[in-house]
Amino acid sequence: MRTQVAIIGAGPSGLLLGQLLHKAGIDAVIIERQSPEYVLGRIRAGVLEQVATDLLDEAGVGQRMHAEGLVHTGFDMLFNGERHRIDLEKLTGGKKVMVYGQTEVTRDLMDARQAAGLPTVYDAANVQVYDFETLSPRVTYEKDGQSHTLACDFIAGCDGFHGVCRASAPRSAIKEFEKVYPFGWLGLLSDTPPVHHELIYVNHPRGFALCSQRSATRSRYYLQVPLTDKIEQWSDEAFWQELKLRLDPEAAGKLETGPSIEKSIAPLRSFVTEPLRFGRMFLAGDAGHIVPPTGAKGLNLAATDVKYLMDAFVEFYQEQSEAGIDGYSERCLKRIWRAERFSWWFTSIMHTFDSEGAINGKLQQAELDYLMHSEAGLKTIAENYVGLPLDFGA
Ligand code: RFL
Ligand code: PHB
Repeated sequence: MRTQVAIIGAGPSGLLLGQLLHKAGIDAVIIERQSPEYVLGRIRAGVLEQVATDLLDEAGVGQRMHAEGLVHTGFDMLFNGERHRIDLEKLTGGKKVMVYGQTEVTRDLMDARQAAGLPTVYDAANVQVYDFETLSPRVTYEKDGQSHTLACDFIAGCDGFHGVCRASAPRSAIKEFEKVYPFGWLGLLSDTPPVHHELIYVNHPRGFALCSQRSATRSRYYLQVPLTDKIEQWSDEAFWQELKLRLDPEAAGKLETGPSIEKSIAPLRSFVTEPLRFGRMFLAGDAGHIVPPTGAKGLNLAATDVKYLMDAFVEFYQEQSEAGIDGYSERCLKRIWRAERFSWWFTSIMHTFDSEGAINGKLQQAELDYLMHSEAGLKTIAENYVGLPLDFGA
C-alpha cells in the first residue's frame, strides 16, 4: 500500500489533518492503535478557541458544532470566597470561545472521514515508523494477525504523548523539556445541569476546582487531587462533597449532583519536544507537547500545529516548495511556548502547592487580587485564554 501522507493516530490532530489534506486533494491513510469506540470514550477538552473553530469550518465539519456548541463570552474566577467575571468579549475586542467537547469534535471528524470513504486502519498493532530520514519513509503494522507496510512521502506523528513517532526519533536529535506537577485532576462527567451558565475556575485552600460543562444538561467538574489518589477512593458522593467545599455558598447551594457517567484522574505536566521535524516525519499535537489543562490550550495548540503542517504539505505538493516543511518546527514552537507559558502560569496561580509553604497561598491571593483590579492584568488573562492571534509577534 502507498499514500502521500501516513498519519499515525486518529485523535483530533490526526483526524483534522486527514480532513484538511483531503480538501486539498492530498492522499492520506490514518493508522490508529485503538478502536473507534475507545477513541470516542476518552473525555478530554471542552473549550475551543476561534482559531480551532475556524479550522473545523475549513475542514467542513463545523455544522453540528455551531448548532450545539455553546458560545461563551466570559468565565468566573473564584478566590478568597469571591467570584470575579473575566469578560472575554469586552477585554479582547469581541473574541469568544466555544464550549464543545473533544468527543464531539472527534465524532464529527470521524463521520466526515467515513462519509468521504477515506481510509483509516483502527486496531492496528505494533505500529512502527522507518526510513523517515530518507525520501521513502515506511510504516509497518499488524492487523488481524497479518503484517502490513505503508509506503509514503511523509509521516505525520499525531499519536499523542505515548505514541511511537516521538519515541522513534534519534535520541541525539531530540531535546525534551518537562515539568511534572505534584498533583492531578480528578474529572467527573454527569447528566446534571451546570452549576453556572459559564465556567468557574476556583482557587481554594483545599485545592483547585473547575466547573465546566458540555451542554445545558451535562456538566464536567474537576478537582485538584494528590498524585497518590486512586480513582477507587473517590465515590461520586465523596466527589460532590469535596466540590461543594471548594465553591462559594451561592454555587454550592445551586449545585445539582447525580451519578457520574465518567470519572478519571489525569496527571498534569508541561512538556515540549524540540524540534518537531525529523527528516520526513513531523510531530503534531500531544505527540510534540503537553500543557496542563488549566488554560484549555492542548486541543487548540494541536489544531494550529495541524494548520501549519497542512500549509506545508500543500506548499510542497502544489508549489514544489520545501519552505513550509523546513519552517514547520520553528513556526509551531513559537506558538507552543507562548501557550506553555500561559498554561504554566495559570496553573501556578490557581492550584495549591503544599511543599511551598503558607507564603505561596498569600502570594497567590495578592497576585489574583492585583490581576482582578488591573485592566492590564485582566487583559493578560483574557487575550491568552481566547488564544493569541496566529500572527502574534510576527
Ligand atoms: P490524542 O488525543 O492523544 O490522540 C492520539 C491518538 O494516537 C493514538 N496512538 C497511536 N496510534 C497508532 N500507533 C501508536 N503507536 C499510537 N500511539 C497512540 C492514540 O490511541 C490516540 O487515538 O492526541 P491529539 O490528537 O494530539 O489531541 C490532543 C488533545 O487530545 C489534548 O491536547 C487535549 O485533550 C488537552 N485538553 C484540553 N485541550 C484544550 O484545548 N481545551 C481543553 O479544555 C482541554 N481540556 C485536556 C483537557 C486534556 C485533559 N487530559 C485528560 C489531560 C482536559 C483534560 C482533563
Ligand atoms: C473541560 O470542559 O473539560 C475543560 C474546560 C476548561 C479547561 C479544562 C477542561 O481549562
